Amino acid sequence: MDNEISTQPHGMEDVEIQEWLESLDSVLESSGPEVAAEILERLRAHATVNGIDLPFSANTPYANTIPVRLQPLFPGDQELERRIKSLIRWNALAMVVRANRVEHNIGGHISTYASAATLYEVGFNHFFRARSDEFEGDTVYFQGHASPGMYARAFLEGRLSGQKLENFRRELKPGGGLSSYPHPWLMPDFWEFPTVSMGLSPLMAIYQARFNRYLEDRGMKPATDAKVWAFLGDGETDEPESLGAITLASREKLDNLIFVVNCNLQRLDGPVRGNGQIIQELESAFRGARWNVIKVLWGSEWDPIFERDTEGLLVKRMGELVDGEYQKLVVSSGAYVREHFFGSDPRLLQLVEPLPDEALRRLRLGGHDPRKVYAAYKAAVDHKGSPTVILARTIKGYGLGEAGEGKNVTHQQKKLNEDELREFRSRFGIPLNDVDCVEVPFYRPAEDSVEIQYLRARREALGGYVPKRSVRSKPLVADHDDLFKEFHEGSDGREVSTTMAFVGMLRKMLKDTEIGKLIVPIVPDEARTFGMESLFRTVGIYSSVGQRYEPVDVNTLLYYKEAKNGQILEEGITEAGSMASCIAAGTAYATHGINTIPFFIYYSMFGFQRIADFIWAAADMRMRGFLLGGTSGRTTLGGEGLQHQDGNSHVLALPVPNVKAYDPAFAYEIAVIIQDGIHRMYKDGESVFYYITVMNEPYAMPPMPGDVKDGILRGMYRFRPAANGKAKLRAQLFGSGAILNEVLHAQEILESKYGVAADVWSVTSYKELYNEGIESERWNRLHPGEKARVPYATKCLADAPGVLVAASDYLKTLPNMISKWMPRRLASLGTDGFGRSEGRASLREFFEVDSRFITLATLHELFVDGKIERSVLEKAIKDLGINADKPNPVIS
Ligand SMILES: Cc1ncc(C[n+]2csc(CCOP(=O)(O)OP(=O)(O)O)c2C)c(N)n1
Ligand SMILES: [Mg+2]
Repeated sequence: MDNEISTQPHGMEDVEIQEWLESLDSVLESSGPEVAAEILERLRAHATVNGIDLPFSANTPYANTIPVRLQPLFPGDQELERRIKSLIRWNALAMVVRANRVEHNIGGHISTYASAATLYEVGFNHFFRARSDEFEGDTVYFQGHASPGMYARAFLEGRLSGQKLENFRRELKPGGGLSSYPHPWLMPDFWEFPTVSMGLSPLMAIYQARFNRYLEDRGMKPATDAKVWAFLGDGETDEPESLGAITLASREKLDNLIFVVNCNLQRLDGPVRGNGQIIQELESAFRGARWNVIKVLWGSEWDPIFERDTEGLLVKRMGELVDGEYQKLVVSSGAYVREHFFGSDPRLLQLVEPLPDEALRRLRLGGHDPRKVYAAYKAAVDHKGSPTVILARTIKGYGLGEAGEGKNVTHQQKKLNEDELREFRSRFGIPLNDVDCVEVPFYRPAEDSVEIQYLRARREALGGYVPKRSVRSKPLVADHDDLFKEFHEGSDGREVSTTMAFVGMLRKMLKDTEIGKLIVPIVPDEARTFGMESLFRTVGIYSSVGQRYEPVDVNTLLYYKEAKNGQILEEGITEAGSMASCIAAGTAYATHGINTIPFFIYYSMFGFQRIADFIWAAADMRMRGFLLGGTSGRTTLGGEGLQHQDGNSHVLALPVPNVKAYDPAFAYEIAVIIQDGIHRMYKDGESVFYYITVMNEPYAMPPMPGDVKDGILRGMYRFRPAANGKAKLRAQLFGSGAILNEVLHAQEILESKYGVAADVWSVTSYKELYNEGIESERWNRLHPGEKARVPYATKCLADAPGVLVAASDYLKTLPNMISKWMPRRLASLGTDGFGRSEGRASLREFFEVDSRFITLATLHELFVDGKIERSVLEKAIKDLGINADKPNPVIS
């Protein structure tokens, strides 16, 4: 193993080694650990210069990081805390067992909390500070599968009723229940952070800690010593997101961040690293990333044994075992431990000779020893200059005995038989008799019991209860009409893209007296792509250390300006990290009581497609703000090809219930949507957020044609009616985003060449139209006796004659979704298929969404209706230059 420490180098006398060790001890004693470390560092450098090849190892021995002599006194009443913890253990278990008795297979987890109880209880009793008007409070990400423990504690605290616990995982029962995992959407007064999709919370916690610093550096909140705690599973660390941003945390010196990894060495199916050591692996990863790593491996019972082991044999032996073997020891007898662990060396056997087998079995692990856990937490909160990770060894299913302690099946254990329940009851001293206990009742001591009094007193001392979510920000007051009005005017013939128009709005918003400071522009290394580089200079890029270098372009107007009070979060190439920043900014209205308004702009293909699960978590968290899908549209982004061209994101935005998705074509549409969005989210407090696609195709922005605001927001409005409303051949054409221009062009061709008078509609949001349509349908189904509601799309088209044709730069399924509310058959054109590296015109031909194909689709619909001859259609195909035998873009 790479952490192996040799106590017997070749040819070296024990006495020589002993001398070196004694010298170090004496330095340690006389001059302290800093000097000792300095000497070792110098020795290492000296050795390297003299050609000694020292292998790199980021590992320390398989031992507790904090030596006994540096362990602080435990400040609490350990016995009382143990009793409280036991009651929480019981109620957490009871919740799961009871729920599964009522409804088979309702699920739930016992063994995760069983292993983590001490890790949480030390936090609750001594560290986690609540949010209050005076102090922002600590931020805690609870491991999702441990939620029964959090509920059980809130029950003892008197915050959750027995009825609620009874309905764990049965949220729809009368009186309500408790959600399986932390979901702010479902329990908005309790949970703050959804953590159960593993890997998301570690990354979100890092960016949360960084955002807290950003708010401080920008003078938006006072600097405090508040911490961000994230509790993770050791199996969870295999998710790439878990460790994906750890270098950011150390680079930014986030000493306000503490990870606690519950190293029970198991995940769902079996050991995390049966053939290795997950703790050592994580230690080297985190130390390599320059985190402060604290290993909490062994409980206090081991301390005297270590003390007797002057030769370091025990640590060496501990470093030799792989996790699969450690897991085996957990489920084995004391005699087995003696033979297989200590039996490898007679000197080791001698160390534990005085201990009976039973004592060997009960040698506790560090993560189950409150004194060791307290010492680690204390060291973590006192540590300066880097984030801390605590690697705490525990046993999965601790206390479950035969029902699953340390066994591979333990993660799925939800039912205990009568004997197992009695055993658990006895082991943790729950005051229930043999008969009562098999009913698994919830148990709460009387209000005036010492347990409840202590628990309450501890929480009072720490400012109140955790977790608890509340919205503390005040609504905005201004109407912002002046801010957005200029964008209703159009660009006077000047060609601009919607991206440029948006950036213009952003620039103006940044200057606004009410919202200017609150705007948080976020970019993952794409600001130049979107023409946002002018903002670098005006509002600066946030950097916690300011700018330590003279930028290469300092002599230019738009130089790369980093500043401590910079407003832009330039995240580098990480959509996941940028989204995590967006989440922190978009939930600050609750976390900090500050209405920060994130505008996260990115390559649209790398949003819903790449980081959908973070967006789902943002939705759960009631995030507010704006996601801007830049360079969007499968045929509007020329050149980039298959990977970049996005015709998907509006479809992928459909399942997220509270995201409002818009595909606007013109500047005034964007202005209307953003103004309305800011009002809905930050004045009216709605739990929605926005997805707006913006494009890079330049064209003249028209002025707003009358008051169409309502239509823009509801999803469609008539943009340009037909010139000759009396014509015999009529059509209604629907276009979105940049494709609206193709539709407008088709309108002209149809009129001038084929005598077809078409109205053109801008469809800003198929999602809005669809949601309103299904809502009307549902209402009608449930209220047959009342006047039927007519969907908005149906109403729009009530007096609109002719055939119906829709074209968008996204999948055809978008227009098809609303076709049933249209008065007649709808022909849909869209961009299903893989993109190509090509120019816009060729792409639109390839995907059959250009003005010629829209013209053809319209003529074809008229032909199907018997309004024009086949020959007209055939001639049109020729005249329009359409190759009828071209490959089908959907599958080519
Ligand atoms: C992204 C994701 N994949 C899979 C799961 C299903 N799952 C839930 S718990 C679990 C095992 C957790 O192991 P670990 O992280 O070690 O936590 P422990 O329960 O051991 O503390 C798995 C695979 C999930 N919740 N999220
Ligand atoms: Mg685990």
